[in-house]
Parts: sequence; structure tokens; C-alpha cells
Amino acid sequence: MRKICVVGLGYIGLPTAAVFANNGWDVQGVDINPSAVDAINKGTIHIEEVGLESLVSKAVEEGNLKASEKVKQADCFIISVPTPINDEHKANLEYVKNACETILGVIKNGDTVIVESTIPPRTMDDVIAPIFASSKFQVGEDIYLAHCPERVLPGRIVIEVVENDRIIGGINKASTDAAAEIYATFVTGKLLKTSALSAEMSKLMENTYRDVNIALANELVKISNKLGIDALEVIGLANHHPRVNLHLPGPGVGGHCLAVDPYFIMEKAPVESQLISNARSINNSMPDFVVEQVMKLVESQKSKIAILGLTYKGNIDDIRESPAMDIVEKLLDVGFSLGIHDPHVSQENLKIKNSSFAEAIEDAECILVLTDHNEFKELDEKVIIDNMKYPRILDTKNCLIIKSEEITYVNFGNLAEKNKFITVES
Ligand code: SAJ
Repeated sequence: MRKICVVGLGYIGLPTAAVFANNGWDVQGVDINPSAVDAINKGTIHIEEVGLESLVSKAVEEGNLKASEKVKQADCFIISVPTPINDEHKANLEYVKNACETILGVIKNGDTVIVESTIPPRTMDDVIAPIFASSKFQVGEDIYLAHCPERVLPGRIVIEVVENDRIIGGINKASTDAAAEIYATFVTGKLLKTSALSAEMSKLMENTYRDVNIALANELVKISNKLGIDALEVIGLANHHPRVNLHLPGPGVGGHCLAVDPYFIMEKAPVESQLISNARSINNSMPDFVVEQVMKLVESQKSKIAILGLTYKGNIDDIRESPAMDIVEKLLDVGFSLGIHDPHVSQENLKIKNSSFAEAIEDAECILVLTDHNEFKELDEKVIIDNMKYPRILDTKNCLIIKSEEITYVNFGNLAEKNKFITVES
């Protein structure tokens, strides 16, 4: 049985390890977090992902998946550790470099090292290859190196890791072929063979494409607000064109991918990446824009606002880079008092209080919807009318269905129109 060692057992590494283990590989999972290692060895998981627990417990039970804190000898190594950005918006490659250094201690002739972590362009050639070149091995001849970025969507990881087409970018042809042969053991999508450099850039451009297009939709909202146009209607109409796909506006762009990956390109070519950089600024400006709109809907800067949703998108529990968290801070800085409700986020992950819906809206002058969780689509309108000071809603995700005319419903389509008509009762 061939051996594979997966370094980093997070949202990507653990599903990858489990899928390999269920497809004929002897898998060693490695993580620096002892409680993750412990949980996995018991056949349980430390993260939330649909279908993952049964995959892990089957693999552990059959003896094909073991976790530890140390890298062990294997025929293939997969690096799936985080590459966060620092305060200067530069990629922090320390985790990836450390993983390479530890692999260097056990690697042997004929082995393959695959980096799945998202990395800035040229990282394989300029950072990773030199680490292995410092050993006794000829890189690309004795050992093989490839970048094979993942493109899975949280909530569908277990399915997409198998079914999605996969980019396989070796630092030379022998490396590409070696990595492709490894993924061929379970990927049912196409294996797209290329260079490491093209693989790095393609991954970054996929997420940058979305970030730039979301910025365009957000800019449309600001323009429409100024000119008295319904931006959401315009998007609907324009998208009837067979070759147009305007994205959806929102309170900003969050998550660890779209809000991060464009910076990896900007870091390497700052002068050339003007559009990408502007798109980042536009999306980063949305929390301020939302706060400005809230100010127009309330009586004073000490009013109570009810926040619905903290996660970076709907129906997940992830608050990383979430614009909602940013908006909460900005509203608190202004002096508003907040009632906060997010049924997907547990209190232990928050410094602020996560209340029930009823408690959050009690006496509030405005509900501010920041995430499109399914639970928010049909709210109890009577509870809103009976318990709020003024029944007003600003829905930045355009996800609510409001029937009652007693409730003032504002979204990014009717912002300009509603702002004109709202008067504060004394
Ligand atoms: N958003 C909008 N308007 C839209 C679409 C999204 O404002 O029209 C916002 C969301 O609310 C959220 C953010 O963008 O704040 C990102 O959400 P997302 O669902 O687009 O992306 P992620 O970050 O959950 O996952 C992405 C995916 N990439 C693409 O769809 C190109 C996924 O396939 C990648 O694997 C993942 O990034 C990654 O790891 O790179």
C-alpha cells in the first residue's frame, strides 16, 4: 500500500486525507494541534463540514488514516497549511516553509511533494524549490514538486474534492506527471496539467475574478444610490443578456479566499494590478457605506440597532474576514447600542453577546441584515412590529421576504427612494 503524508488537517487537509485513505492509500495526517490529532485518531472531527465525519471515522476504523504531530516517511507529501496575510497584506509563508523543512528530514528518492495551500505567484520556483535543492536531491529528477491548488466550496468539500477538475502544476514535466498520477487515484474531474507558475496564478485569478465582479456590483449600488436608480433591478435586467453575469452586491467581501487571494497578486506586481487593487478598496469600503446608510435610518447615534448575521456568508459558522464583524465594530465606535443575533455562531467564538432574535430586536430602531442565513428569510413580522421601537429593516443581502406594509423595508435596490421618505416620529 502506498503511503501519503498530509501536513495540515484543516478544512482542506482533513477531507483530502480522508478521501485518499478511502481510495487505497495508507495516510498519515499531521497537525500541530494536539486536540485535532486526538479527535481524528478517535474517528471524530474538530471542524464542521458536511459528510466529513463519516469519511474520517471509516478511514480510521479500517486503519488507513492515522494522525500525529510529527511528519513520517511516505511516498508523497501534501502540504495544506494556512497562508494568511499579515498587516501589510503580504502572504505569510512561514507555515508552508516549516512544513517543507520537516519533510526534508524524511524525504527519499522518488518521493513527490505537493503544495495545495494558496501561494503567491513564483513561490514554487523562488521559495519552495530552493528549500529542497539545499538537500542531496536533484529537484525534479530525484524528487518531484508540484502546486495543485484546491478549489472546493465550504459545505460541499467532500463532493468537490473528488469531482472538480484539478490543476496540476509541476516545477517540471516529470513533477507534473508524478502529481497527476497521485490525484488520478481518486479525482473524477479532469486533471489539467500545467506549470507550477500557471497553477499559482490560475488559482489566484479564480477568486480575484469574483472579487472584482463583486466590486463592480457594489460600485453600481453606490452610483445608483446617488442617481436614484434601483441597482438590484438593473442587475436582474442586465443579466438577461446572454453574455453578462453581474454579481451580487453586499456589505463587503469576506472569507479566507476572496478577501485574501487578490493581495497575493498585488504583492508581486503592485504597479500592474490597478484594477485588482481598486476592487479590493471598493469592497473594503462597503462596511463604511453600510454604516452611513444605517445613520440615515435612525433617530440618533445612540439608538439600538439589531444585527442579523455575523458570518462572512450564509448558512456557515465562519466569521473569518467577515465584513459583518467590521460593521459591528464601526457601529459600536459611533456609539450605537447593538443587539446581535447569529444562530450559526457559538458564543465561545465571540467577544460580543450573541442574543436570541427576540432579545436582539427588542426596542431597536432598525434591523440590519448582514448575512443571508436561511433562518432570516421569513422573520416573524408580528414580533418585529410589536417589539421594535420602529419597525425598519436594512437588508444588505436582499434575502428577506417582508409582507407587512407596517415595516419599512430597505435594501440595496430602494436605498435612495426610501431614504427620502423616512421621517422619524417624535
Ligand atoms: N459575495 C458577494 N456577492 C456575490 C458572491 C459572493 O458579495 O455575488 C461575497 C460573500 O457574501 C462572501 C464572499 O463574497 O462574503 C466570498 O464568498 P464565496 O461563496 O464567493 O467564496 P468562498 O470564499 O466561500 O469560496 C471561494 C470559492 N471560489 C470561487 O467560487 C471562485 C471556492 O471555490 C474556493 O475554493 C475558495 O474560495 C478558496 O478556497 O479559494
